[in-house]
Amino acid sequence: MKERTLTIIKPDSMKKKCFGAIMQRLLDEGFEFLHLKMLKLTKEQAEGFYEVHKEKPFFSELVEFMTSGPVIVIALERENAVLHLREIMGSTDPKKAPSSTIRAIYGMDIQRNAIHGSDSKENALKEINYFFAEYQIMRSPL
Ligand code: 3AN
Repeated sequence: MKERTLTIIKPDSMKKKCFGAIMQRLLDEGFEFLHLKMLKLTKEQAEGFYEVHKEKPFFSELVEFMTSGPVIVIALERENAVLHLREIMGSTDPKKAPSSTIRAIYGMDIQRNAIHGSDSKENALKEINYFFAEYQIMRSPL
């Protein structure tokens, strides 16, 4: 069954101009794009998105990083989308990620790690709703 997930192409990938290569990789992996937008997150948007991490020592740095430049947010659809994106994304620390993964190729360190990927089906739907209204989602995605 097709499933949805959310990715954010983070400010480090935007700055390095590798967002196009990352989007191509997602297409090559069979993800369909339901909706995408480029925006600069506000402090409130970034804090709200990462609310589960608000007690973590890296929270304020994370918010600062995520608001440091534009990002591209994409609602994706595919069979087994959540797990597949986590697999091709690689672990949080790019140095520990398998060499073919997006974070190993484009990530710099544990914070500037190229992209976000939802960690469960439930969070994927919450995160998609955080950025997109249902009526905006493509019915016949590319
Ligand atoms: P993932 O994105 O791999 O699911 P999470 O959800 O644990 O990782 O962390 C969310 C984001 O917070 C990461 N993508 C990364 O940018 C940042 N982050 C996680 N751990 C650290 C850390 N120890 N130091 C700095 N930033 C971190």
